[in-house]
Amino acid sequence: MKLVISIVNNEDSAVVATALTKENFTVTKLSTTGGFLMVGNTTFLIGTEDEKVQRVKDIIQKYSHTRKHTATTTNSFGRGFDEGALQQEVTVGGATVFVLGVDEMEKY
Ligand code: 2BA
Repeated sequence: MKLVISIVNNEDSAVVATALTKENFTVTKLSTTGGFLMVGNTTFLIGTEDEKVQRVKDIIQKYSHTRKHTATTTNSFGRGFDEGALQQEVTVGGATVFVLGVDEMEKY
């Protein structure tokens, strides 16, 4: 068994969750914040059998889109108010996916 942890843009999270649950995956959706941009994103926890991990990744990839984001970043902290110091454009996503081995899963 595996635990898929995936960080997805908030704007894609509803469609990703819908697509996963439609295919009978069980999903936990967490409201999270990226440490660099300090803006909200969504982290999914999906426990599933090893042979279904590829399908989970395919669904996440299909519905997660890349976006440009201009924001104040933690990189700018301590740099004062020089022109350009507070804003930075970065490409965010589609999704970041981690796959972890699971020793045990129990439901009581
Ligand atoms: P953030 O940490 O807010 O990062 C947003 C985007 O800013 C990243 O997009 C990347 O393009 C850029 N970025 C992040 N850290 C940077 C740095 N130290 N220097 C320069 N640019 C940087 P993504 O890579 O698509 O990541 C989107 C979100 O996924 C991240 O939001 C974070 O919440 C999560 N994430 C990505 N990689 C991760 C990792 N290795 N571990 C934990 N969370 C991760």
